[in-house]
Amino acid sequence: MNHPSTRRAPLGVAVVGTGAMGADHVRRLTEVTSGARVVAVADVDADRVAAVAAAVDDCTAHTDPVAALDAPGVEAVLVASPGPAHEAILLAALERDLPVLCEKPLTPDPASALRVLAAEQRLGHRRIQVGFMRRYDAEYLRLRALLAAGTLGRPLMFHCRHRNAAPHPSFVDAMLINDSVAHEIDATRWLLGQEVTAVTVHRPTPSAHAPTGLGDPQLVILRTADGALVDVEIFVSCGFGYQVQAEVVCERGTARIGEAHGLMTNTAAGWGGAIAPDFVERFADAYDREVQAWVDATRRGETTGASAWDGYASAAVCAAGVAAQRTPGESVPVALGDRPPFYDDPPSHDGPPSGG
Ligand code: NAD
Ligand code: ISE
Repeated sequence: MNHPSTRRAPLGVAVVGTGAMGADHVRRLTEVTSGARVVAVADVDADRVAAVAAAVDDCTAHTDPVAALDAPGVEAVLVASPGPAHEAILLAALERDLPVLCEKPLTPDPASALRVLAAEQRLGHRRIQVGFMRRYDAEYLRLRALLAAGTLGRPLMFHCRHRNAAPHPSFVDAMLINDSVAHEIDATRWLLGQEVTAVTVHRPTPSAHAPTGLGDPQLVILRTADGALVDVEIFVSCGFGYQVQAEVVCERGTARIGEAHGLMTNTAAGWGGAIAPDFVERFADAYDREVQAWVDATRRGETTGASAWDGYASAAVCAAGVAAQRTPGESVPVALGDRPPFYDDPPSHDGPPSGG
C-alpha cells in the first residue's frame, strides 16, 4: 500500500458482502464519503454482486471474497458478510496487511475472535476496526461526554430498549444476543468504561408475532465490574418499527437518548412523531461518520474506533449471554482473558462529531 499521508488518490476499497449493509456501504462510499472509491465487491450471491458492481464505475465483481482482496486497486476492505463468515476474510485481509472496517460482530464466538487477535498481533500493528456504529451516533457521543464529565456522578443503572420491526430471516435465539444485544454490550463498555462480568436472561412467553422457534422478546441483564446493572429489552419482531432508546441512572441525575428521533408534529388531532423503519435509516448519520472516520484514519496510516479487542470482549459477553438464554434467571459469569498491551492505546475518535 502507498503511504496514505503522501498521496491524494482516493482509497480503493473492496466491499465484501453486498446485502442490506454492504449495499448501503457501497452507496455511502460512492456518494457520501470523501477520499474513497469502491473498486471491488464480493458476494456469494452472483446476481446480487453483479447488480451492485454494475452501479459503480470501474468496480470488479467477485463471488470468491478472497479474490476481491487481490483485485486491482484494493487498499482496504469493508466486511459486511454475515458474522460466521468474518474470521476467514479477516485472516485473509491481515495476511495482506489490508486495513479493515468489519461490521459487528467481529466473529460470533470468543475462540474465533481470539484467533483474529492472534493474527493481528503477529502482524505487529492494528489493522481492524469493528463497526460498532453507535460510537458515532450524535446522541450516544453526547451521553458519553456527559458521563465522562462526571457531573451526574457514578452510573448505577442503564436501561436499554432495542426493537426491530422484524428480524433478519436467518435469526435464531443466539442471534438476539450475538447480532442485536452485541450493540448494548459495546455501548455499556464504551459509555461506562467498565467490563461486563455476568449476564442473566429472562424469557417471557414469546410474542404471537415472533417467527416460529424464536423466543422473542427477551430481557437481558448485564452486571458490570463496578456493580452497575444494565437491562436490555431485545424485541426484534415488534412490528411497528426500529427503536433504540437508553437511559443512564446516576447518583445525581439521569440522562436519556433515542426518544424522539426524526419528525415530531403538533396538529389538531394531537402530537406525534415518525418511527424509523430500520437501522439503515435510524443510524444513517452514525454510519456516515463511522465510514468517513475509517477512511480518513486509513489514509493517515492509522487504525481507530472499536478495536479487535473490543470485538473479542463483546464476543466473550455474548457467549455468556447465549449460555444464559439456556438457563433463564441464572447469572452466568463472563470469561474474559487479559487484554494484551498491544491493544492498550486508546482509539482517537472519541471527540464529539464535528458541529455537535
Ligand atoms: P444480509 O443478509 O442482508 O447480507 C449479507 C450478504 O452477505 C448477503 O448478500 C450474502 O449473500 C452475503 N454472503 C454470505 N456469505 C458470504 C461470504 N462468505 N462472503 C461474502 N458474502 C457473503 O445481512 P446484513 O444485514 O447486511 O448483515 C451483514 C453484516 O452487517 C453482519 O455482520 C451484521 O451483523 C451486520 N449488520 C450491522 C448492522 C449495524 O447496525 N451496524 C446492521 C445490520 C447488519
Ligand atoms: C442487526 O444485525 C444490527 O446490527 C442492527 O443494528 C440491530 O438492530 C439488529 O437487531 C441486528 O439484527
